[in-house]
Amino acid sequence: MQSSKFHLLFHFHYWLVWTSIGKLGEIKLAGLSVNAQKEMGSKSSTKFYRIPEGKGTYSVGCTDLMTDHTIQGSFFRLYYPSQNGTSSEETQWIPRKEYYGGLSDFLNMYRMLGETFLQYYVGSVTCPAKWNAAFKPGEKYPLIIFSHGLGAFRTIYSAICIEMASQGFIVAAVEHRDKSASATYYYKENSVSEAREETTEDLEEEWIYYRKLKRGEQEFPLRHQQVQQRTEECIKALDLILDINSGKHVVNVLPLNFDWTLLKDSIDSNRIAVIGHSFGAATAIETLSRETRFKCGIALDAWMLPLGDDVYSKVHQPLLFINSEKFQWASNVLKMKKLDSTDTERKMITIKGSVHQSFPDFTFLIGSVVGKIFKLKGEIDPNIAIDISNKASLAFLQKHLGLEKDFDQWDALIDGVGCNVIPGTNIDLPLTQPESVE
Ligand code: VQ7
Repeated sequence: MQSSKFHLLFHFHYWLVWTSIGKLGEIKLAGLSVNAQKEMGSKSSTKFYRIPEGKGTYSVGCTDLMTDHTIQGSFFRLYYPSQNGTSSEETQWIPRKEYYGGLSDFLNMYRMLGETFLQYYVGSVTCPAKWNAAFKPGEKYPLIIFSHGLGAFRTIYSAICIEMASQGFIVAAVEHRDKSASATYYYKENSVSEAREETTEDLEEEWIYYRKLKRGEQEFPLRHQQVQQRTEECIKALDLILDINSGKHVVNVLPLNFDWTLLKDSIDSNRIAVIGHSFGAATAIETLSRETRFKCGIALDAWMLPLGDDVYSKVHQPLLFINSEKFQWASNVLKMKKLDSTDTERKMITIKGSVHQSFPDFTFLIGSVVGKIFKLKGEIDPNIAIDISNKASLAFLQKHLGLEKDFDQWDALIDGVGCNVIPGTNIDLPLTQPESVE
């Protein structure tokens, strides 16, 4: 009964969205088939649509940090190994309604409709990390800075970030303020105040939304400028986390109860990596070129357009490209190949049956049929796809950060050996590289 009512409702919303949503690369329609984490009944089976839990041995906690309040400050979601029993609350996946509005604009949905629709379907989704659980001190953890894709924001790659934290990494998922996120915010001072106290009383939220390309506007100049800002934001997040590691006191603009002092001396400052998806992968590459404290990088289905010609000779750290089967094209892959080096490891693998949206969480929250039609889901089970990506990433991180873990059991994946993975690319590349690739 519950299930048939839900189906009727779903088909109604599905039709509404079908008529209103625009193009997002491979995302052409948000045919959502999830109402929070409600059960989706089918004739033969019952299924839950959930973001998968971490498979490692560490419990995972999650918190947000914004400091300082200005647009020049830093804003990220931190996933970390946590102490058991210090929080029972799961983390809200999309924490503010403004993100739904931003996503609606980004997806070319009529805002009121999109906001309501998204809030209804995913508003109560949580991700499997304990909100504000106490950090687990006593070890030196490697650090990952994670950069999101175009139209995304800090919270929607939680399956990847949680897996890494469950394996003993601290992960800071940065929220970029370059107008490439669907939505983000900072605080403005709303009155002339004297010496500022540690309070948001005099502060007013200022939301930044996705900036669309203007009609006839060239894409490269905007994206290139954005990738520079994104890189600065990744480096700023790193500086802040290393300050916290050194015992510096931080003032979180967000009213959260989290003891940041527990992170003192808990970060292995020689074991730092950068990972990103799509535009975030380009950000990871640019960041490697600018900052040698990052010892290696992982580019998930990289979108190479934002990168300037100068970057290719400036990346000296090991880099792993994990591509989806359906998103890539020759000129984009040729740009990845331009990073090939004899001095340092460059690896590329392709996950069979995967699509561009196999990396963000959204792929776990949508039914197979609608997901496949609109390429939010590939032919491959999304849990298998993310598993391959995570295991290959862990093996690569162990190798290049010099970790003493057992992630080398997945070394074959880095060479593209295993089920559902191929070495290199599935794209036919011209034998000779043209002078310039678009
Ligand atoms: O960095 C990128 N690029 C460059 N990130 C993308 C897509 C992308 N493009 C590739 C080049 S293109 O084909 O010319 C244009 C697209 O996707 C990242 C991303 C965006 C989102 F809006 C996401 C997401 F998970 C990932 O979130 C979505 C959320 C929903 C929700 F409303 F249900 F929450 C939906 Cl319906 C769709 C996406």
